[in-house]
Amino acid sequence: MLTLHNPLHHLHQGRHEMFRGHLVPCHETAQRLDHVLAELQRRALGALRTPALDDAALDAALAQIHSPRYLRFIEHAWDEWVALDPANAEHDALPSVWPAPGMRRDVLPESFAARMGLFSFDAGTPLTAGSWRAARAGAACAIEAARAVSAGAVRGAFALSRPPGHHAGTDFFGGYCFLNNAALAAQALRDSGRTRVAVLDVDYHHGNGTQAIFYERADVLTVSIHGDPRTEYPFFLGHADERGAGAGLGFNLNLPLPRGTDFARWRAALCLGLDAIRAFRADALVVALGVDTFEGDPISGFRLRSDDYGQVGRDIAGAALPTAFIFEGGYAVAEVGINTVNVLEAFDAA
Ligand code: Q9C
Ligand code: ZN
Repeated sequence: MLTLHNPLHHLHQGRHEMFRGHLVPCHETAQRLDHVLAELQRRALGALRTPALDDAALDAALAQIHSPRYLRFIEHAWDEWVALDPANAEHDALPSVWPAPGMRRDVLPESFAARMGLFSFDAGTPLTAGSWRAARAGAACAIEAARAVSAGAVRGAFALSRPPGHHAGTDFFGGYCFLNNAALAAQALRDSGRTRVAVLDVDYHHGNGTQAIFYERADVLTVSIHGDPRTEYPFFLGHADERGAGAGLGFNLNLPLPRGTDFARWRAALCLGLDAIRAFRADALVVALGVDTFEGDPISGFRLRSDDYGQVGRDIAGAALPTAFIFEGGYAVAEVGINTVNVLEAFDAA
């Protein structure tokens, strides 16, 4: 396993997210990633590399997935926030107003608060001084992981990056995500000559951003196993009847499961997802690897145990595809390293 990592992820340090009318400490911390890195090194799971992608190549890749006006906004948002009031530097920016259906999205507002809402879908994703640089560095990890497996240098590569990505869409942030790393990896695989790319999202939460980005495309199959959106975040997407649209009809598969789901039932869904990937005759795989399916996760509701993650890695290896793993959620800080590396180590050993 080749791991792509950039310590610049530390530049994204959210302080608070909105929860039940209060600002509470962020679940998505730099410490999470440090635990995964320590566990990777403890088990000596292959080489660690910092991406060498230059800024122009990265900008070109970002523009394939995200809209120009969204990228321009995120790049300059922190400076605008501090320009409103120098005291803003002491706390993060969060949106608090959004355009409802029927309201205008085509006119770019001058107001910073209005643009924060236009380009987001929740108040749980603080934008901080270093969010843009950290997210860019993370995106580069995902793209290089994809390129490495496509070139055949390694069978599996792991983008150990944060902030996570699978909730971010073409022109919105949310769910702790700004740039959609899994989508960037899938597109990088297409650009390197792979013709049918599958994205398997095993994070507890539905990968709404990734689904939306590829919803009308037949060259990228998106599969997500997640908490049922009737009760679980992100609530407004992720139902089983969402199957793709236009040319993409039949190329999206959602496998929602109820809160409390244990590993036996979760693994049955994984096998259905892998069957779909086989039927699609994918020639490359992106795994959006969130381990917030863990029984001890503080914000999620499935019941996977640490040992179960080895089986997840073996099942994924059974697809026998060049595989780019992209780090997503997982908030039980003490176990996030063990659970993540259990997947990767078992994949490598299979
Ligand atoms: N109090 C990812 O796992 N907030 N994002 C849930 C918890 C949003 C999760 C509310 C959870 C987003 C990448
Ligand atoms: Zn998640």
